Amino acid sequence: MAAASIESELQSLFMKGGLVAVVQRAKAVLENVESTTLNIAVIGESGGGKSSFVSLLGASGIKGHSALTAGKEPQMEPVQYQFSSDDKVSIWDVPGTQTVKSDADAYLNSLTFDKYHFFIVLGGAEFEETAWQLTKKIREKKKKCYFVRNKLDSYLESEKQREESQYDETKALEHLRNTFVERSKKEGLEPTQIFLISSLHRDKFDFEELQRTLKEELPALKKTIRSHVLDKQISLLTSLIDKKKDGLLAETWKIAAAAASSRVMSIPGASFVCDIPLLLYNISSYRSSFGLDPSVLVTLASMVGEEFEYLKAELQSAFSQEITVSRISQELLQMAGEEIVQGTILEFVPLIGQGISAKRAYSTINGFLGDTVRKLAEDSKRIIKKVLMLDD
Ligand SMILES: Nc1nc2c(ncn2[C@@H]2O[C@H](COP(=O)(O)OP(=O)(O)O)[C@@H](O)[C@H]2O)c(=O)[nH]1
Ligand SMILES: [Mg+2]
Repeated sequence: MAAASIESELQSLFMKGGLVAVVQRAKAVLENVESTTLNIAVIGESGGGKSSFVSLLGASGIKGHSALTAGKEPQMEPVQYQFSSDDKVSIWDVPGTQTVKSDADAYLNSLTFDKYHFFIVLGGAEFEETAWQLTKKIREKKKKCYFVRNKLDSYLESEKQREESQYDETKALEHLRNTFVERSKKEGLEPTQIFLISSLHRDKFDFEELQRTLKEELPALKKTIRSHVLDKQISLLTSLIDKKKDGLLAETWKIAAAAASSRVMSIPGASFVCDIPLLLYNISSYRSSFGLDPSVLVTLASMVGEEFEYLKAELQSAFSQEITVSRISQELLQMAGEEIVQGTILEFVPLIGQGISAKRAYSTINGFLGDTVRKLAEDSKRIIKKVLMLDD
């Protein structure tokens, strides 16, 4: 679903069912992650050996189709294979590109990048530079990948011809590996894993180690997916709260003006009077808007099998738990005190008498309401995180 439509769907869910409804939705999304397929893309330049590699993996672990696309370029669409040790893992033979040398970004953008959770960047000798560029770009995009240098057989063959009687396979391999480790350090790509393979030889070089490593890392990769989904859900709900907050902040001045002008109660110690019941009414409504009413918190806690107490530490606003006239007076007094300290003498002088009191009342109340809205919004965000992060 497009980002905009998810946001509007969430907005209306929030309007109808409040915080409970949107948190419930986020929890359902997280529960679905368990059944999400992990998508691994094999990418690189055409001819590097992607299809051969996928086929080699297939022979030892992929069910379904065989990799019929080896040697057949241009391949137009990604082809999906299943990893036999885990049917929730797919390996994708992704079409290669001829142009990636000039633009690794364009190639990655042409893929549905977000769909893939993990990348195997593959290149033979002639495409090695491309593989490095892609590895860099993927790491910049904060995804994990392996760097796989394919066609080791032909590399060693050419070394053999070059070095003739001096040739030593072990040394040649060690040299190549060191070169790659150095390169990866220089590019700041550590800890990217580097594997040297030949798609023609399953039992040679690093192919078996690659397979083993991949299997071992699958659980961690799945965990990463879950934490990405969690981050995404938290950020969706956080921005929902921020929108609510902005809407309320844009209106505080009206309430401040009304409260300052009706002047029904004086606050002991403050030099102004204001309509505290009006403030009490509005703060209660702010608290409800942010889903912080006790009944809502009880429901949210019970969604994760906990009591209300479990969420209490997240409530840091003065009004999350108690909205009373005396509490409001206290907070206002504190605000007014700060205002006087911060206010300049120049501002004071022309506003003698009534003027001082009215202006100060308005700006103090407005500042106070803004502060209250911001703090309640933060409490709401902390509650959301606490409830969603429970089993993380
Ligand atoms: N010598 C050698 N040739 C390979 C190796 N892997 C693939 N090839 C060959 O390279 C060509 C391109 O391979 P292919 O798998 O189609 O690459 P793709 O375009 O990346 O999918 C084919 O002719 C393969 O037989 C390898 O490890 N060694
Ligand atoms: Mg191919």
